[in-house]
Amino acid sequence: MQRRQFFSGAVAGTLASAAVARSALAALPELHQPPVGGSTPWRPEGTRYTPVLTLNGWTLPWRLNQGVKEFHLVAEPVVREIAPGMQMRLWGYNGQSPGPTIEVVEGDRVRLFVSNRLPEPTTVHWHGQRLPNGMDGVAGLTQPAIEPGKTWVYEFVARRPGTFMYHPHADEMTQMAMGLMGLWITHPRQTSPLIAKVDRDFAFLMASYNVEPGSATPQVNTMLDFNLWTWNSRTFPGIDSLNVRLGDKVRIRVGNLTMTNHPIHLHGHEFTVTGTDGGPVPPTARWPEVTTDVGVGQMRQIEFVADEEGDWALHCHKSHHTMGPMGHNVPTMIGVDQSAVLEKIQNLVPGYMAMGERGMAEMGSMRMPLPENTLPMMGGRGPHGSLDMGGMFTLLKVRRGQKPGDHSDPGWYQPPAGTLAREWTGPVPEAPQAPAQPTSPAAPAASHDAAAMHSHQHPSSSPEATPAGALPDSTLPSVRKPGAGAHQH
Ligand SMILES: [Cu+2]
Repeated sequence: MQRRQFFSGAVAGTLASAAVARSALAALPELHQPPVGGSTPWRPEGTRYTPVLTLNGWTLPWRLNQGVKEFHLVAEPVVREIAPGMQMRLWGYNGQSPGPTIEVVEGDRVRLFVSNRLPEPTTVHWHGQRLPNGMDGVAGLTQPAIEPGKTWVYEFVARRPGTFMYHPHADEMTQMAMGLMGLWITHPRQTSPLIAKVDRDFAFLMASYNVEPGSATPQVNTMLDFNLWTWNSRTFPGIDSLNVRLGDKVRIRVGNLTMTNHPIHLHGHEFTVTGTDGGPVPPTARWPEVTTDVGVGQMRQIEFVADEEGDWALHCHKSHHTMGPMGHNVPTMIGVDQSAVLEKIQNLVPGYMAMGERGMAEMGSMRMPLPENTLPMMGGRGPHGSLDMGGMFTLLKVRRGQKPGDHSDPGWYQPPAGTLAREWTGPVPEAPQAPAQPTSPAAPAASHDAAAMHSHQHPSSSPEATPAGALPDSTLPSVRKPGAGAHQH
């Protein structure tokens, strides 16, 4: 009853949807905004755990009120820089998408005030938590949705240590497509044989957006064909690197709120999956990996010792997910001679460039003019040139000289002499070729055009020169012997 009175006093019932007045929120915990100047872990006084570093994000400070940790989340429209050169209009919490990370200790009693400054009703679901059913945040099922302008409160004990997330459970498709989500970490109260002490603890949430080139608001009705693949609503080269000291025990917590799975791959080290949103994985059920798949709605917690110096790639292994915005219906032009049409098109469209004859990497090096507020497909630069990636890609930087607790970027790795791949200018040993495969007598009709094109492009390689059964032209091993199909039909 007391709490009820507290609320009716704290939040007037007739606030405009645009803004919840500050004076009306006087009894609520202070409204925290993202800190200026990058990501640093938040370590409240007396903490014994290693605080989490949320990549390109922050941890929400709490206020202690008679033993209860009180948080204030505000769901609202935000502008998020996805990477330098692109801003997006998203929905987030407390000024950012994703919202701030909630970081508590097992057994903590938490009280979460949620103010809705969105134009539509919302709720917050505390994904993975043990809590009273009525605190679960499913609109229509466990509570009415929080109307615009209203503040609601959730209260429960963080019973299980682990890696969790929070997200709306009202108009889910729209609100998550707009970036409304956040991380929740519950540290163990006591040392546990299942939960290692680590030197570095990183966390990020994966989200995907479909944004038309030149626009800033995601298409919320897209079901599968997204074009921006983000970690904490950032894409490479805009994602923080994970900067650690040689020998550090490292934990990375990954959550997936996209509509597809993401095989997360780390270079140079093996890791084990030590926990999911269901809790710690028993040691007997752990095995070494260099890639682990994070399914939709799942969280994975991976751990390893960073014992190899260098700049190691950490990325989703779906290669389309390490790309910036691209048209997915672009035909493959590898091996196609576009010179004949190029001149004609250039007469109509000055500056038109024929692309893709030699692959797509030239997209990364050419720096074509782009629509405003659009990222290149591959935007990165490394110490050795263009890094043909965007999207879900960043670096684990392992350095001998990195100070304990220092998360600053040490710059590019300087490899010791003799440890760098290099051009070979000496004599080259013969490269064995794949053994010849017998050619199928009934080739599929699809090879017709390819065979014809092949003979036109290389008129010097006459069909008769290739004896039956011998390896065809090694550049096009799958093309049927020219002559057999192209000229008979
Ligand atoms: Cu992926």
